[in-house]
Amino acid sequence: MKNLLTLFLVFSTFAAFSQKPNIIFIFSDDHTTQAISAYGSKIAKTPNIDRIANSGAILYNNVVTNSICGPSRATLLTGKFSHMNGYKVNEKVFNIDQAVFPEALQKNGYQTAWVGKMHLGALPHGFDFLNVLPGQGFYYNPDFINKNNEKIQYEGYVSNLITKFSKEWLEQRDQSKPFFMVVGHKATHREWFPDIQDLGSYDDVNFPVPDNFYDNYEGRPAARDQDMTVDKTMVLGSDLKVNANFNNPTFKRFTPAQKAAFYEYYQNKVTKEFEEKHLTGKALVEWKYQRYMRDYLSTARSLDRNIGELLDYLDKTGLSKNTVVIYASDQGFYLGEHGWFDKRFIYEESLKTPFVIKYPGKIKPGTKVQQVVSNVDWAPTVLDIAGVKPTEGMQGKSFYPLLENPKKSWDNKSYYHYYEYPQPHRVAPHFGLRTDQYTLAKFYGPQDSWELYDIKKDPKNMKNLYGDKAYAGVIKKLKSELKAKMIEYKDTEALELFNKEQK
Ligand code: SGN
Ligand code: CA
Repeated sequence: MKNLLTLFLVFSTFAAFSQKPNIIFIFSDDHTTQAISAYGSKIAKTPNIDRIANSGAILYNNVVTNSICGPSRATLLTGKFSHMNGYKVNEKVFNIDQAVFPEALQKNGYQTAWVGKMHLGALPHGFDFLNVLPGQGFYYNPDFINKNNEKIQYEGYVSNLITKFSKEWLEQRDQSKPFFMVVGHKATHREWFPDIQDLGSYDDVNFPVPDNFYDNYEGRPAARDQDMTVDKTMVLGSDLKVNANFNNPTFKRFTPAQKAAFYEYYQNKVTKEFEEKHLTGKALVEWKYQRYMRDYLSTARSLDRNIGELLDYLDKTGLSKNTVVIYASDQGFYLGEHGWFDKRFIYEESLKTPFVIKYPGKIKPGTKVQQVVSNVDWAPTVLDIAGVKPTEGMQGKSFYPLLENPKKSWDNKSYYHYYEYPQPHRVAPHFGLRTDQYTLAKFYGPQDSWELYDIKKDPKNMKNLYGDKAYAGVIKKLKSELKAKMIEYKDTEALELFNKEQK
């Protein structure tokens, strides 16, 4: 009897250890590193994202390959660049006939789910469970689409609903199998609607205007030509809710109580203050900037609380022990740097995206990774964690070895190609290379210009060094590395443009 018991104990211990880890990928929208306290933000408080970072690894140079929503998600699913997975600009329909990594997880015994924002215009294969927002989705009382393509509207705030549905799926899953789940958040996307309990939560803070808020874009014609400034592009009525149209489609969805709370805050407080001040010029722009920051960070606060709720659930149920939790955003965002909001440019704030990960017993708490990796590496990394080989044609590479050993040497070169032009925000298409020291970019189409930045000396990308003779050698080397990447990744369209110019 005693022997039998020992055998049972040995077997069950072995079973627990041989069980593959569960993986939760919390994937937000437009939430940038400057707004995360773990990344050193002095203005934002994100205690729950910090909880993930502190119990595992934080990546300081996780860049994206095309800084915009749908394309970033298509890259996550395929482990391929936009020109290979076909999803180069938003509002396209993702080609569901191509391989996506959750399918490989399913084949290896995983149950898979995606809850929340997806933004691919089609429901990809590879998921046992889907409950996703159509397109951008709504912040309040949003519709969700399930696997049968049925659209159902739910009452509540979007981040709270996403957490609720995620927990409900975890409750009813087959407990004999490991799981992979994407928790896709709409926050912190424009037009930055916080949960009611967070309205005004940063009202006592006076945010310092970034030192390049009044950028004159000298030497950077593409940066000059954009349409994404707080000054000119940000809309008082919709973005900042000054005399908001409470009859528009967004507010039409509100319950009377939600509407009353928004009206009380935005009309009776914010609009009243605005009208009393009679602002013009610099004072007006800076007031807009303060309002932008307050709404963005309050929305991030609602998001962070929901991340905390999910982490608490994992702790309470004991799932934490064998669950990898990743927090990432689809790209970074400008919080007034260069005078902007939005993303798209290869410049640091929108090129980088947050990525923190905890894996109890495997990734040491406090791990800091400086190497350059990108979102094309996410799929192979997740597969690696699950012990599954990368699928055919994947272009990224697992950076899991860096998470266990952040001193490991690395390639540190990431290829970038942005396409969407002119709407919205008029950012000229460009391709380029980001290394651990430089960013080299070529703008084309409506623009025709090269840019070079020494990001170690100039992390804000203010001084274009391309015309500087002292950098001729650096440029030559970077161009040949860029060309090598275009060949390796088969970006023939960019390569053609590049070759034509070099003749
Ligand atoms: C909407 C926003 C844009 C934003 C795109 C893409 N305008 O069009 O500001 O750049 O989405 O964002 S809004 O007035 O409708 O908010 S993305 O995150 O989906 O790529
Ligand atoms: Ca986005």
